[in-house]
Amino acid sequence: MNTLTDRPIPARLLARGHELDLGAGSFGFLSPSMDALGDPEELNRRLQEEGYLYMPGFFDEEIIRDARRSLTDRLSAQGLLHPDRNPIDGIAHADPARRTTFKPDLTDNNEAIDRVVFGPEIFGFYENLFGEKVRAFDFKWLRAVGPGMGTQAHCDWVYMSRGTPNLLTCWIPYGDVPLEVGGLMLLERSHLQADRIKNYLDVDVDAYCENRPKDAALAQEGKWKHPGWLSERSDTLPRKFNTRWLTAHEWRMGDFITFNMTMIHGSLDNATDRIRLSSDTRYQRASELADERWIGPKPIGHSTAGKRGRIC
Ligand SMILES: O=C(O)CCC(=O)C(=O)O
Ligand SMILES: [Fe+2]
Repeated sequence: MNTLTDRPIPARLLARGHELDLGAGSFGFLSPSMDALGDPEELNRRLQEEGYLYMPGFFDEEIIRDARRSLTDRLSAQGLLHPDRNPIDGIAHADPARRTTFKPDLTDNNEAIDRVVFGPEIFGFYENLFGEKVRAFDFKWLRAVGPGMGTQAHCDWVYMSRGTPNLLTCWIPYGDVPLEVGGLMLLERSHLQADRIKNYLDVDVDAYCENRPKDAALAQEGKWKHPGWLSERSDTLPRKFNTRWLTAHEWRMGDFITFNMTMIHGSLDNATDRIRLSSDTRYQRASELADERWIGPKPIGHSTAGKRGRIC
């Protein structure tokens, strides 16, 4: 029996503080693809059509639990968890000054995380899907999303467009994430509406306009920044794109979802005191060009070294 689908949906779900329309035309649930695991042709067909593959129960829960423990131990050591609670529960410290969102440092020299995101299971999955040898970006985006926080709507392409467009994001939760803890959501089939957001998809968040003196000056001081969001108002997007936000009834340890670079996505807000832990990592054919910002032992990322001037 699938008890997850029987769970009532909370009366209100927020994204960046704005209430989502939970009507059937604006909100719904992802379709799983575990049934097609051994059928790369079918997986590729679904990926093209739907823009994602949702794989609940793919990983052995134990390796995810070990990775979770590594994260909560480190959060605890940094004083970011509630001091009176068991660290594994990941309850946030009550002090708002200790609220977390993006915590890639938690993955530094972290074997338990590497076991998951660079392990044989996920590499096997992508090699099967791509039909050849695969590489991952070395950089790992780790989210420890605290109470009240959530991620704005965006496409990943604007952060990682200096290599192949045949690049896939893999989002993995390290802990069960019911709707009120604020997991990932995708704007259904938005990858098929990419031409509507062409100007946005042309953005490279690390490329400044060198012909605009103000931008060039900021870049020189290492202060040029582009957040890369498509919108701060996820609540408005179903109507604009005439489609629905899709999420899981409950993300579970062992699940992952993979999706393409032009899929619009974001997260629900975390309405609890539990930190939402997840990673997003990237996979591509080893034979194709990789974005130089995210590979190597110390990826340059969005630092000054990653900035480029361009004529706008
Ligand atoms: O986990 C989140 O809040 C955002 C994740 C994301 O943007 C991604 O997986 O690319
Ligand atoms: Fe993203």
